[in-house]
Amino acid sequence: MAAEMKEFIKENGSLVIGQYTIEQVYAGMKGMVGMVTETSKLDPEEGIRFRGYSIPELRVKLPKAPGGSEPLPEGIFYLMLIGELPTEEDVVMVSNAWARRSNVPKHVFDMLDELPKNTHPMTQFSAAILALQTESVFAAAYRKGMNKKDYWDSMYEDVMNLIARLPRVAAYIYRRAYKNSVHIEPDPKLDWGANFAHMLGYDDYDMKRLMRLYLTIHADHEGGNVSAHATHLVGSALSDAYLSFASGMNGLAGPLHGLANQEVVRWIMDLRDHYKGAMPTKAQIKEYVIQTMNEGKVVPGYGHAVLRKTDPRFTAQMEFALKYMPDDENCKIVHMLYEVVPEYLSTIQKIKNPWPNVDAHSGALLIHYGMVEYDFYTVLFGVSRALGVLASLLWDRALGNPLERPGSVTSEWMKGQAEKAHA
Ligand code: CMX
Repeated sequence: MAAEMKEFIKENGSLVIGQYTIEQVYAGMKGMVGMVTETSKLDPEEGIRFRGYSIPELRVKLPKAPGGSEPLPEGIFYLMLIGELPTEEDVVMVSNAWARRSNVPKHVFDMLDELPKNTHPMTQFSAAILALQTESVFAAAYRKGMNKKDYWDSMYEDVMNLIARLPRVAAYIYRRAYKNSVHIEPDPKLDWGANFAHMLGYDDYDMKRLMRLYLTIHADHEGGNVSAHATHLVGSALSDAYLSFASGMNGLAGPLHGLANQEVVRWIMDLRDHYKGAMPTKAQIKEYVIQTMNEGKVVPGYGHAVLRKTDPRFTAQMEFALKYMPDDENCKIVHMLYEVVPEYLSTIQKIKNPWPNVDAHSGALLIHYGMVEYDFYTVLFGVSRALGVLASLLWDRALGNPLERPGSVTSEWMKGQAEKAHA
């Protein structure tokens, strides 16, 4: 594929594919095509497609655990990396490989134990990923001296090892912060998602089923979102998978990105407190949304930089809730919000997308199965996001992608451009 791409660029490299405006440069480069990401593509109206497959299609087509109803996350990783739907045997192979590679060195746990217990779980997660960097096969091979053609090989080792280790690290952070440091050993017979639920302390079937869905739908959202872009950008300096992925996680930890999943639950709890714990009416919800906006805050879980319709990841979770927990109060509030918030936000002209995103629903599902510690939720998102951004990083190395280095200008320069255009 590297040779094919080189040939394609040689033949078509000078074709112009777009133009952009001064406003786009100031507004976070939204809508500007600036990179190639093979694993998934986001359509503003339809939502995400992983190698061409939508979420509803993948919930049917990807292999499931025996007797299970939700896809195994191993399958979406295989699809994103290889570009083809996996067979049952393929996902078992990935599952076994991750189980074999999942050992976490002791110094990572020792380092975590030294941090204050109230350190935010995402800060602990990022620090643990950096502590794991001692294990980088790529960094060791580069130091010894490695031919460019071999980058892909050692990056493959790092990507597989890192994904294999993340559930253990994340579960350690959770049990240390919220379960008196009573840790649970992995069960190598379980698939990756079920083993994660097991190490977190949730052995019932329902939570394992949710975890498989959760880890599948959060895996990737094309290349321009903050976590994917940060991982790709840092990786372009030939930083190894550990260094690159930690950067992505620092971006995911921002409230406008992955941290929104904890903010949604915090906001719903505040809303419930505001109305003294009673189920709020639609009119009360609207009043609370207006109050949030008047305080100069965002309504978490709503809006998106690219999407212009309801996020299909929200819809998948809503379907899950209606099937498995139709009477859950928090889910009912999430569904009432869906009836109220878009109608109100669409009256505010500057808001480009009034519809819910993935984070609007995930917390309510987790609370239903007993995971109430919402500060931890973004770590779950991060474990899943590893699948997409690390599959992409592997492709970056396989294709020999270069250092990323966009130009930047001063406002003085911009003003000069405008003067020239108006002259
Ligand atoms: N509540 C209130 N105001 C909102 C809003 C919301 N949910 N969504 C957008 N706006 C505001 C923006 O803050 C911006 O206001 P200013 O011009 O005063 O700065 C204006 O509307 C225009 O924003 P936009 O072009 O519609 O949206 P952006 O592409 O700039 O931002 C996003 C997208 C997601 C950051 C924004 O919609 C938001 O802050 N949403 C709430 C946080 C959230 O749910 N984030 C999670 C996204 C999914 C994920 O990455 O996990």
